[in-house]
Amino acid sequence: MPKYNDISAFHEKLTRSKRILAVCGAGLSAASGLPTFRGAGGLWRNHRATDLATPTAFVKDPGLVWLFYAYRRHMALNATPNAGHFALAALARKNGKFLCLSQNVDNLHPRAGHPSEQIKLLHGSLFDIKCIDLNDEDGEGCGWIQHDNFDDPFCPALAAAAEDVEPDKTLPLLDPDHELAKIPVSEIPKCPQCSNGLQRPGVVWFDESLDGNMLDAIDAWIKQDVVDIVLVIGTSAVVYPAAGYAGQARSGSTSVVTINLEAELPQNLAKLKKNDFAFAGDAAVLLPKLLE
Ligand code: BV8
Repeated sequence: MPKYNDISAFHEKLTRSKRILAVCGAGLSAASGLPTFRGAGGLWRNHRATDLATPTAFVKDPGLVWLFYAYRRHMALNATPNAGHFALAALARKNGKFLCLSQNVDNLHPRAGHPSEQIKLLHGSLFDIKCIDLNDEDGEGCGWIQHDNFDDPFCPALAAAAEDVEPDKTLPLLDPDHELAKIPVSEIPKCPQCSNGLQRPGVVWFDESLDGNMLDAIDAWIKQDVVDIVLVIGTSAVVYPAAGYAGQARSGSTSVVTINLEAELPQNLAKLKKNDFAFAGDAAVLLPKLLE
């Protein structure tokens, strides 16, 4: 059995492979300067990012959740795709049987030229805006959605999220000791279609369902034929359904290939199966080498 981190053995597998699935997470965008969720970057003003990514948090304080998302929109707009994004886009152009699933909402895959029919943005996009009805307990709005909204700041009330700051200073927005003025709901833009709901980030929050048609299309792709390689890139693999796809796609001949800073820690190596690979390091450095 080749060593789990033998790049030439992986290249040999890659040349013999047709159907490739990738599952990407925040670690892929780390090299582009965007914070991950569960590492050091996981805190925003002492709020856990995952606590703000819920409908409950939004209904409780739409202004606070919008500040968090407006800040991430600003960061993502000022970031650029890294060599990892470009390597995945190049693989898609070379191999029509490669499907990329990404949990990232930063729009860096499309900006790297990844063919749109070969990527599924599982958790939506920071740059989609949709309607939410605060009075409707499941928060479903009227169905209005706007794609490719790159307004920065998103609205005047969120100007604090669009400020740039000298490198050695902390943005007041990020300083937990800096009291944030509460943003009144009246200053959050209303839905232009129903004029009743509010505009919200078009991302999938916890306890919200992912797009059903997208999930069906992914299941159908996996069921279509054997998957030769599953690339699991820069993800802590704790969020479902994203975390379930590697197992769902695995068959006897499949190689699951983990690309993660922590991929070669003993507790992770212990999970490897016969044909698997594990490469510890920065996805932006490893992916061009692995996929060349
Ligand atoms: C749903 C919003 C139906 C957008 C996010 C089955 C079992 C258990 C629980 C569930 C289950 N099915 C459903 C659930 C509930 C829940 C869930 O999974 N809970 C878990 C956490 C317990 N799932 C849901 O609610 C999903 N909805 O299934 O609907 C339903 C509904 C109700 C109840 C049941 C079912 C909705 C999930 C979507 C949630 N929204 N974000 C946003 O704000 O971005 S998830 C959030 O976490 C982000 O999207 C993020 O992408 C995602 C995963 O995080 P990662 O990307 O993995 O990032 P993380 O920081 O964790 O890890 C980074 C990794 O990179 C680390 O491993 C690090 O080592 C590595 N790394 C760092 N730097 C680098 C690197 N690697 C390489 N190079 C580097 N440079």
